[in-house]
Amino acid sequence: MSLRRIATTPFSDQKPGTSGLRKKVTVFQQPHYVENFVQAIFDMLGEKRQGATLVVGGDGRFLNREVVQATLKIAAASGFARVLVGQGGLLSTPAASNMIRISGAIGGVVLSASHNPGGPDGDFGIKFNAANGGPAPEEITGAIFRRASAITEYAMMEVPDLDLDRLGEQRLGDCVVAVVDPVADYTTMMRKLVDFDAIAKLFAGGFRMQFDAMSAITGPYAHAILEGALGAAPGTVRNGTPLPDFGGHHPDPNPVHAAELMAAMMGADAPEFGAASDGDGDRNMIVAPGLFVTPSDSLAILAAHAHRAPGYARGLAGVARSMPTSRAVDRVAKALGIECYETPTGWKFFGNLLDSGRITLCGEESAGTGSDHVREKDGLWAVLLWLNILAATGQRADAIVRDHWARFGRDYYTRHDYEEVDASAAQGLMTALRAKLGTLPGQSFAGLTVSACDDFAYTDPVDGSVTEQQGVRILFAEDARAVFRLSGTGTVGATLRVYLERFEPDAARHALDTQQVLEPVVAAAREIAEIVRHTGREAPSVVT
Ligand code: VG1
Ligand code: CO
Repeated sequence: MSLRRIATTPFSDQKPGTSGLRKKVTVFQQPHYVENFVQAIFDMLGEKRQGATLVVGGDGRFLNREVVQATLKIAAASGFARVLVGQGGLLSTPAASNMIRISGAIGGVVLSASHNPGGPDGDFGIKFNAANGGPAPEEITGAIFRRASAITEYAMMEVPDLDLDRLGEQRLGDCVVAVVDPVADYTTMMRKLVDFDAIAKLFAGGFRMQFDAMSAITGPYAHAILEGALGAAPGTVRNGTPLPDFGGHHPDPNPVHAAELMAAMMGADAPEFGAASDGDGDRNMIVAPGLFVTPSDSLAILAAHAHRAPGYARGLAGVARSMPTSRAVDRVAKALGIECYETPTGWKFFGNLLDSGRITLCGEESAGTGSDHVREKDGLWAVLLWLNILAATGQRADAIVRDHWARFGRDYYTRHDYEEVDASAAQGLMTALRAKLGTLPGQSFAGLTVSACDDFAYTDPVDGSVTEQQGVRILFAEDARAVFRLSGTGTVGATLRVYLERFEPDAARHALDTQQVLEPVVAAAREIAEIVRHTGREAPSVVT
């Protein structure tokens, strides 16, 4: 077995975005592309990697196995003493986060493009998570990018591929590679957080649910936990086998891409509860019978009821939401007398708040909810916490949502995405919008009056770091808000995200159609940002 040094030249585009380096599969298939980036991650760690433990795993999408193999061989050549890899090269993102934390690893290489489509024409991604189990903060991703932009050589052990399907230890030179069960530790952790007995009793009493794993990574976890440990009826988990191309679907749990589940939940014989997760298992969608629960509402509801689960019985230290997430959770925090933090989009910004014990729960409008149990959002965990709440209250899921609105008011919410817009046109829109911010307050659009607006900047309360230009916020006097930002996870052109919301305190007006309620906010947003003029698009490509 020998170590081979391979000369290489840098690629100029290895800059991680909202959540790691995400590109088309074909980009990662270029010779040296994967190796350069992985070596850049390890170089960034410097001498600390000598003798350290590393976690490796991914969501099973096309190219997963090949990149796992390359990562193991580079890791062995880079001086790691031990590498934990999920069987089959699989690990959901929250399970990877947990494994990093409980194994004392220096970090992990997580392979995923999350909710983006997979397959040879789809997307792939590589992300580095730090020792706290969370996505590397900006200073680390910046250092990886700088290293990748100057790399001239990488080193690999020259060995045949490892057997990723056989549990147990294999040697790669001085490095021990342990192939581990990707589900077991995760299940153990869930047992500590939620009341498995109470949920099992619920299922034993005939409670029906549907969980759509979208042919992605949560299938094995959901089979083991929902149908196995909790005794849900066989068939509760649909699309439960991970496929390299997710069966040709978009593994994004929202009403558009989880259409079958939505149809089942809106039907006359709907089960009591519906849920779905995404490509890498960190997102969740919650559907009550006849009622889609927006992720922003779900976060607020979980915050209001979390104390019913054993892991949160002591109450919450504080909560946080990403800036574009609705203000529903702020109202719960106020009632609980705890702090609510507003962070830029992306889970990495919750890391310091969680590590310092300032918050217990956090979430994003993009179907992400999590707690201090790991440092990623966690799709199946959110589903289990919901089930715990249903078991503890004995209430129907839709009743819980309606009671919540009656108590706190309802934040009508929608997101309009304009995908694959010409990148410079999208930049032009944002630049023009920023330039006119000073003139907007006091002006009226579609019957709404701008009361304040800004370009969101965040000062991390723990380390004082400042992150600017995180999205334009327009507040209206009518208790409505529009937010504009460009996606940092897309791989083709640019995606403009427009987040729209309006608060309604009057319980008599809580059963209205969301798009109808938000029509004036949508119209004002279009006018203010001149969306049609800049993008040439008359309508968004996805409305969630
Ligand atoms: C999107 C979401 C963001 C989420 C990120 C990663 O980012 O808006 O809330 O944290 O995806 O989620 P963007 O920059 O495209 O808006 V996942 O499930 O990819 O790990
Ligand atoms: Co994801």
